[in-house]
Amino acid sequence: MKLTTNQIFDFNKHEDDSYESEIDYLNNKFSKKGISVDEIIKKLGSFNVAIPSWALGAGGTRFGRFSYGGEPSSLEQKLDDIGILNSLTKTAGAVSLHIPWDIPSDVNAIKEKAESHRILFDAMNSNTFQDQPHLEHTYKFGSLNSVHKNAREQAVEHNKEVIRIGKELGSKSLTVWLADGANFPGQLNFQTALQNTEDSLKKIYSDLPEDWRMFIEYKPYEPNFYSTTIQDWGTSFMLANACGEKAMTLVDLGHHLPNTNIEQIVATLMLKGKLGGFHFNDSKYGDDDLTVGSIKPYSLFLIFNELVYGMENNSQNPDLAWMIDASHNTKDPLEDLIQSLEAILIAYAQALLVDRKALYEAQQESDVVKCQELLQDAYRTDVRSLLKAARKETNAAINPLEAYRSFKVRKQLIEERGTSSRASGL
Ligand code: PSV
Ligand code: MN
Ligand code: MN
Repeated sequence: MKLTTNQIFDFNKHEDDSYESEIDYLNNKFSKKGISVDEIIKKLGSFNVAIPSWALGAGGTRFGRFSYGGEPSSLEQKLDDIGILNSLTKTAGAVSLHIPWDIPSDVNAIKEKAESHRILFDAMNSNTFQDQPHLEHTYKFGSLNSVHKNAREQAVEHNKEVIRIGKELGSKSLTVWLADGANFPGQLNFQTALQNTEDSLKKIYSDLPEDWRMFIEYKPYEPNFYSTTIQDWGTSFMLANACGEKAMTLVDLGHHLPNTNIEQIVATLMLKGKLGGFHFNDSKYGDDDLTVGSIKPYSLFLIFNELVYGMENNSQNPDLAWMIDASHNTKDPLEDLIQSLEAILIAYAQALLVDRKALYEAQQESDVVKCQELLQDAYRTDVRSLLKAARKETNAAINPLEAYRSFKVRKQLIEERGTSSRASGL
């Protein structure tokens, strides 16, 4: 199924437009501080976040999985789902594929399908954390870090293959996330594992086209519970530096130990021009992959505050590859993604409302109270009217979740695809 511009237009006609008076209020308040609400609306309208191909079906845990019905069972159908999201929000104009789950059987047909939905191919993800039936060597004890040369070479080759597929599709980046590590002390020689990882990454990097980037994702634990070879941003940063200019660190919000100051990591990496990609989600405990902004919205705002500062001041840092990396066991995945997109835009808009001039001055005077007040004044502003205005301007649905429900999208998908369809993935 596909939503048309006319359908969205008709839906918007019946929407309450009282949000316009809220915008007048914000205009009044913020123009005095030299902050243009119109500029913010434009920025929101052009913000795009990639949707990972594995977030469109119901996620599961090792204890069970509950389908929502109508799940996509092919890459084409995944693109159709992102097309729906993009028509509703105009913020989801890219997909991030995972190989081998998403190997296209017909590259041209896939490209046409993506084009018909105006979807671009964002970062390609490799997978050396699962064994595949046709593979000769197991990844049970590691891939790029493995003590077995054959496993390392196989993993390097796989990443090169992912680059080849990505080139055909028009992607411009590769994300490497490794599960490599150890479950018990003594299992791995840390130094050898790190050196093997660096050497393997360099081999992959040597195949990277000139206009590509390689993102190195870190994570402290899981699936290995004693050590992970690329455990933190420092290790990723070091490996990216060892590879070269096109290699960068990727921050996934769920990949930190409790209470880590993620906004400071963002600032540090942007200062050094090494923040390449960003995976959004939220968590209460670990890599929970919950809906963005559902648990710690103030943290998300503080992170966006640094991202906005970096985007405005760090020309040494390239444009970021944004992606949602969440998964859902009990929600309709499309509704969940709409909620995540909303939370991302809210945090972005609030960060754009920070009075940076006043903050700078308060920082020079070490006026701690004022600094906090300035941040919280932006955070406590209800910016949902700005999102609505941005959506109206881009012909998205003013209220995407309501539109999704009123168009009965899930019901139609179930009618088309049945109740037990399922795609390859996590
Ligand atoms: C595993 O933690 C993970 O969520 C990583 O964040 C990757 O980005 C993703 O899976 C897909 O490989
Ligand atoms: Mn991730
Ligand atoms: Mn993760």
